[in-house]
Amino acid sequence: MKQTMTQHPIDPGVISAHNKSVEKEVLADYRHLGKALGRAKIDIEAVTQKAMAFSLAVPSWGTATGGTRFGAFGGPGEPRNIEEKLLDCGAVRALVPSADRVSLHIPWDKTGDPEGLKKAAKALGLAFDAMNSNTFQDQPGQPVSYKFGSLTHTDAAVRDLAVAHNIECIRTGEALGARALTVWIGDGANFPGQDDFRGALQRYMDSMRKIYSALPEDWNVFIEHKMYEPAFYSTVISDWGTSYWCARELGDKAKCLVDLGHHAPNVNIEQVVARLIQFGKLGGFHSNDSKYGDDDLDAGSIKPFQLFLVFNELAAAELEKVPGFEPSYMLDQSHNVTDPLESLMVSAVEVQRAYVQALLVDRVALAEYQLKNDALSALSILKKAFRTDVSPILALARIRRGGAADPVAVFRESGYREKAAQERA
Ligand code: RM4
Ligand code: MN
Ligand code: MN
Repeated sequence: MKQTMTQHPIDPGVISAHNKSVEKEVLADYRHLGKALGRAKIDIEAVTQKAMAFSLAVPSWGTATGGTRFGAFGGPGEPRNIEEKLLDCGAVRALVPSADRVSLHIPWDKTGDPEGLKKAAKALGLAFDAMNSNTFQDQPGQPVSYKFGSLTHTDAAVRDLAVAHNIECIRTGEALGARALTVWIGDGANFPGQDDFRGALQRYMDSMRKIYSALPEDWNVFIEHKMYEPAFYSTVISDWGTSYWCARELGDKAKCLVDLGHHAPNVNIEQVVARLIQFGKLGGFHSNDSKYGDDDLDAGSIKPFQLFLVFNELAAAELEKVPGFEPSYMLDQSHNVTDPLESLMVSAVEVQRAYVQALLVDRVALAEYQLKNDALSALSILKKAFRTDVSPILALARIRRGGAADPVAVFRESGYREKAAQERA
């Protein structure tokens, strides 16, 4: 890959022409919102600055149609390799500048030229967030199988292979300038009796200790729990409690990653998040939304209030400057009926929306109502922030960073998808 100069997957001229055509309305709405917030003693400019500083990572694997176990209905111009996935992330970033990082999945994104990939990312205005390892699938020619587990397998040879793969992910990430490894394993059981619960967790810890000791000084490892799937009876890292215990046992560099779709139905995820903040172990997020299980739908599409409540905890921690609080915001989605890039853009905006809404919460009043046990008024404080339409702030934050007032509209206007379809035929 030879691209060192700035690269524009989306014609900046198309973006600025669009922005110009809607500038008047955006500014009028922004001024109107500014007045309303001003009455509540909120400085809209300060909020806009925070919105502009918000950064989130797009999953490389989200640039293509995901599919279900019944099949995949791919769309035109889907990326065929990591170079094309990166370019797609660059298109998302050009329109939604807060999506300025990419999370890679190895070996799906395996590269023989990390230096070139790093340069290409830089030219697109992208940096790398956490690396994801994959020991939930067998790769061609693999000497032993992950069918019955990886890091927790009963056979040491399989565990060694999985450990070595994770260490390889760290090394690749180092070359790319990443600073974290996310470990999600598919290990678990389909039937009662299949697994020795305690034995499996013990083996997990033995394997993770080896991975942990291979981490560079300034790296973190994120442990991602998931209640079920592909194991349908039990998983080894099933919940945040297990994740927390493992992270605590491993050491300071180990933290917990919360994928919003990885809990039992109706679990109070915002409370889980608050616990992890309190325990100094919140590493990051995989945002997505779901109705039933790990549906991987676009963020904020089913339960926007839940997303807001999660960010309510995060914004509070940020404001209080909780020591060590520096979570990685990432998306983890699977798109089946939408254009993957459009879905990524929409989700990036929705996550940022929840963040900005959470910044509007009147925390002084909230604390007072909590003290007085005035439940109704406490809820009303949250509802007031949640009901505020912060779209003008988000639009202006994008425009100021060179993005689009309406990212999906400009994406469609730009012809990026049609061009990709031709070039990637
Ligand atoms: C899993 C989990 C992981 C992701 C894989 C593709 O369900 O969410 O984060 O790497 O899917
Ligand atoms: Mn995930
Ligand atoms: Mn998942």
